[in-house]
Amino acid sequence: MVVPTYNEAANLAWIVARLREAVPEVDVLVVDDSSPDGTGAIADDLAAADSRVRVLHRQGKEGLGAAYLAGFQVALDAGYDVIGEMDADGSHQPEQLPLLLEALRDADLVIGARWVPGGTVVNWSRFREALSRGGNLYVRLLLGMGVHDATAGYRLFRRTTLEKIDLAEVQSTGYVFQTDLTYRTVQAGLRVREVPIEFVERVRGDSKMSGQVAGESLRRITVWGLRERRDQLHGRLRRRSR
Ligand SMILES: Nc1nc2c(ncn2[C@@H]2O[C@H](COP(=O)(O)OP(=O)(O)OP(=O)(O)O)[C@@H](O)[C@H]2O)c(=O)[nH]1
Ligand SMILES: [Mg+2]
Repeated sequence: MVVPTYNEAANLAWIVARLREAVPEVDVLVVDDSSPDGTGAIADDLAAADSRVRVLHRQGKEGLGAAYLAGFQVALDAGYDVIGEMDADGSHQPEQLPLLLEALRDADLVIGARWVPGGTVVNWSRFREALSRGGNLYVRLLLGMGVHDATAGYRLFRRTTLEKIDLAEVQSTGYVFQTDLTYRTVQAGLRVREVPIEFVERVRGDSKMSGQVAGESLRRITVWGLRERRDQLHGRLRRRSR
């Protein structure tokens, strides 16, 4: 499991302990962007105490997507067959990881989803829920994917999936990275499965969601959507002229 961190000093030890307890055979890679609050040093202590925990220190805050790309590369180089994503703030419960692992038996990407039957969120405001549901509806309509929680960040990829979707091409740096990888996986003809999870809003620490991150999402998804419509139209015109 790749766990990106930026200022998660209050959460990291707690979440890694829960993960190691819930699924002991899982190895953990913390990807820290030189958090000013000392999260990197906490990660080093965890790694020193447990050989299944490793840390990737990065120079500065470059965004969630950039952290994941760096983490995936380390995991691919190390030869892992299954590579996962999980937030460090407790929103993704390690105790639910077995559900995702089970679903990966007949999938290439498994998403722990909020907006499918059985999925729930704990402690979210109506506004936050509307934003996430609305964002996912926009993604579904524009990109024409059957995925209900394409923006979610609790996931498992098969190694082969990451190898097929050309990570070198990915430019998304913020949270839109999640949608980007979902879209690439669908376009590659691979199987995506969503399993309902209980998503718990963070109790400690601050959110890193920002206007800039949201803006990148809206921009990129709109561009992909317009491209999708254009290709559809071209396909139709070609068929008609035959
Ligand atoms: N390495 C790294 N990690 C990041 C960066 N931005 C966010 N993260 C981590 O990504 C995960 C998700 O970020 P959050 O701040 O929880 O975002 P969120 O879930 O949308 O916001 P909340 O609802 O407040 O939790 C957390 O583990 C963060 O520490 C970044 O630029 N670099
Ligand atoms: Mg969070």
